[in-house]
Amino acid sequence: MEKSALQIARAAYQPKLPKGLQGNVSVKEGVPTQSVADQEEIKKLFPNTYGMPLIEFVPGEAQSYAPFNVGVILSGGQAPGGHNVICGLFDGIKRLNPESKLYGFILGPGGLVDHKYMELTADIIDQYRNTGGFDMIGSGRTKLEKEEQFEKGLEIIKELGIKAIVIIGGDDSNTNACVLAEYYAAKKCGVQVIGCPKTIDGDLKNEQIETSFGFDTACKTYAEVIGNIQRDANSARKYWHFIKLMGRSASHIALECALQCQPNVCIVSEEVEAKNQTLDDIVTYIAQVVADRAADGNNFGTVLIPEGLIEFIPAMKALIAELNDLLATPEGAALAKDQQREWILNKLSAANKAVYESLPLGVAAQLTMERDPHGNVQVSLIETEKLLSEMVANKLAAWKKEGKFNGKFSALHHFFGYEGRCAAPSNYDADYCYALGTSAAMLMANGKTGYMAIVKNTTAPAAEWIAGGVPITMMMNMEKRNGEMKPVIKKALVRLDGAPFKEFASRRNQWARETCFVYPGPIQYFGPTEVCDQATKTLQLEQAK
Ligand code: FBP
Repeated sequence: MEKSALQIARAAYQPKLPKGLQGNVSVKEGVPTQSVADQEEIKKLFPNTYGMPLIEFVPGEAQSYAPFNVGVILSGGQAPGGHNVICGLFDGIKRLNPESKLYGFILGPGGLVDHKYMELTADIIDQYRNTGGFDMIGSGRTKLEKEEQFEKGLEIIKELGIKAIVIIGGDDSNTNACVLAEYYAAKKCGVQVIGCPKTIDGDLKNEQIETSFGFDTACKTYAEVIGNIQRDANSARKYWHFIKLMGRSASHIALECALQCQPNVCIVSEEVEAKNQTLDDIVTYIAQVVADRAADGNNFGTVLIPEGLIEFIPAMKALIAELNDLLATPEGAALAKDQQREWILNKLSAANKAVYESLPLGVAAQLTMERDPHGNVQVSLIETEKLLSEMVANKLAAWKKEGKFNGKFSALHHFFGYEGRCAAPSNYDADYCYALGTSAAMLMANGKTGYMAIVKNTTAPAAEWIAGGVPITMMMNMEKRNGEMKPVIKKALVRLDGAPFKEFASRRNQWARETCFVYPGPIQYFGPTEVCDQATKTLQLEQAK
């Protein structure tokens, strides 16, 4: 593999570790834990992995460990830093016993079920240190939830003499990791399962998990490009840029980019839902900002749109729910694409039909595209940025006739998602992920199962970070999924009473009218710590003392 000069220099970067993981490690256990809600039900479903204590790693005495084999799986969407989790894991188990082996299952959880794997040796690992992407072993979205899958997995686990599996994934994958841990514990198979918090969306976070890895790098990558666009907009002064940002559900990415770049508009889906706003309310708000700036002679600006928005607009949510039901019927599932629209219009309830008919044809068709394996609408494929700008253009045209708008409106569209998911990890993510991987190794070495590796206090210098583990059951509650109550890790949406949103809300009116753009520039890997090692604004605001 040929490498650029930066890649070569970056490969030599040694991630910083918290003090508790630097030398000999010992385990400090807290008191027994409870799930965040529905304690009785969760306890009944997880009799072997419920109530375990929180764990912290602290400097300790030298200990000897027998060699142990570990399997690792990357699950779901790519996130910068995944390779460093694997590198931390590899270095961690080799440090405890050089005879230990690491196996990577290929292309996600499906690799475990289909027995597709490779041994990860030092020369493979060394090629991927501090690199973005998941290409070392690939990722996939197969759901690991059926007993027959667990049993198929067990066959290869036994064959390879694997003592523990590490699943690197988001909330759903870690929920499944916990179910797998409980299954193997109940069957006394002697197989441990450990999770790691991944997703650029930033929605796997709570009292114990400060942030999911990849969020930092992805946001900084998008913020760089948004900043470049803003500088272009402010130079040419003739375009409004509508920028959709990834985040399947939560608006953390859009909010973080807004805090970094100070755009004219940033829509936050959670606020739209809380205020019961309609599509027209959102369009009117954006059109008003455009009109106000036009009155000052500024016919340009930026609008950030979270990709999950469509499902947070109550009327759209109701429409999508009915479409899901219709398309899941045998008749609906068998329809040819060109017959879909007419059939849907005949079946929809009056209220949803009106919403469906009001949408541009392209967007309406995008709402009926194939669902992902978890049954989710693939919001990354819906062009919300075009939908909004088209509707804003129509509104402004009407206002022009009424004499309420005298400016020009010319829109350009962007979608930033895939561009950031495999970026080379920032120092924050490189360090955080390496520490997560090392923690996972220590959890396994100490016989733990049903835990997620965690690292806290990450706005402090890395040596002061606190590494440990949290029982996955502690983060669970019962939620309705596909019509059934299921134990799941609570997804963290943007909190309207949280410090990041409050900061944004207190400044957005000024950003809307004036040109307050910030141009963050590219991620820096080498240089002063205040340039290279800062956590996201979200984390800094959340942890401000
Ligand atoms: P994960 O939750 O699995 O990390 O993935 C999140 C995400 O990056 C979303 O932001 C986006 O909507 C989705 O993946 C896109 O999925 P795909 O990679 O399957 O197109």
